[in-house]
Amino acid sequence: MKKALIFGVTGQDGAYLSKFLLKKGYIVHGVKRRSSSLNSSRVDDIYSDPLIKKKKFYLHYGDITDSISVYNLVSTIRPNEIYNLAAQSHVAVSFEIPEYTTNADSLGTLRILEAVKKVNKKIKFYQAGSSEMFGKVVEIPQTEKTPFYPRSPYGAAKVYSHWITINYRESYNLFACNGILFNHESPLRGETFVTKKIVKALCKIKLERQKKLILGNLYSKRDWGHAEDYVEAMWKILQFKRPEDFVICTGKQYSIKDFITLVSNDLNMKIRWKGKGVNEKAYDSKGNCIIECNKKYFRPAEVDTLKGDYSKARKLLKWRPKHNIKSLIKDMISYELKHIDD
Ligand code: NAP
Ligand code: F7E
Repeated sequence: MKKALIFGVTGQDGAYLSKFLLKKGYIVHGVKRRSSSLNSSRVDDIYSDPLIKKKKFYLHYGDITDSISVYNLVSTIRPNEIYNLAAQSHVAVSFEIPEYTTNADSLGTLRILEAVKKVNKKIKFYQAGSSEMFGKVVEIPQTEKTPFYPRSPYGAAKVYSHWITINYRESYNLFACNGILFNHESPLRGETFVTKKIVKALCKIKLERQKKLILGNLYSKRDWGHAEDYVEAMWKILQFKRPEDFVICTGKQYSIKDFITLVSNDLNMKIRWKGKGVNEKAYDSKGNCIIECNKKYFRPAEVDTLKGDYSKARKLLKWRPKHNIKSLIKDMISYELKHIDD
């Protein structure tokens, strides 16, 4: 049985990847941070499943800003594969806490790579890279060869992790790979990311449990996929015959406003837009203002457009997304309506 160690197991991708690997027959060890309130809700169902409890899923305390805990975990668990999904992953927040973001999102990766180098160079390593590294894009669509131009402390920190992963691969012959993943969403997406914020609010507005949604920039464009598809790509990257880096995306892009339209259509809500810039507002069929913009949700520097090209993953990994934007939105809405009282 293969053993996987997942840093960031309590996050969106950590939960999907744990389930995926358990289905593949892996023993999964996950690292969670100590927190004063419970932070394992996304994996509680796995943890309490009687079948899985039979020594297949373990949770350990640890923190990627703490070299001692990182080294101890790698040396005691001695996994076959490590997935580094741990990060301060919110781009807007990275402007507020840039030093912590850099410590976790850059040095965190270095700490794990050093532990792998010392404990066993045969451990395969996956680094959760991001399309945010492309930032102010220099070409469209973005591929593995597109130069980076990060636009946030988060993006810059991920660029360091990308290159240090390649450096350890080339210097010490590690099986260390970067996935350059474009935005991926799901019912388990964190509530402050724009897709989850929109789906949750529009479901509540539809059921008259909320009056208004406040957003930032409606005109940035993203290439949105489903987390379920993207964790499969992470695993495939580590099963490939050589350690390489891969772009994972859908190749389609939509603006935030397009996303709102698709969600409201699915919920059978008619909305009308009026105004411009930060004064742009959306009204329901009764004339109530249900969406407005506020400067506080705009970023000091924005990534205006992202659209990837996954030809390399399609050709070498035989990976392609199974979901499209409509099935992603359906999945998110259906979860939200079921959990409206949570
Ligand atoms: P997420 O939901 O924010 O999860 C991040 C995980 O990292 C959580 O388990 C979090 O723990 C953990 N974490 C944060 N700081 C940590 C620290 N100092 N030590 C240990 N663990 C720490 O993010 P996600 O959407 O699942 O994304 C997974 C990874 O992929 C992240 O590295 C993200 O930057 C990257 N990525 C995401 C996307 C996307 O669209 N989702 C795209 C490209 C790349 P808590 O639960 O305690 O906060
Ligand atoms: O913003 C705009 C915002 O926070 C998307 C992370 O997983 O994907 C994610 O980063 C867009 C931006 O995702 C609001 O300005 C408007 O243009 O959902 P987001 P992100 O910044 O693209 C990448 C690939 C990662 O790697 C990251 O870890 O939406 N936007 N109004 C808003 N964004 C938020 N959060 N909230 C708003 O109210």
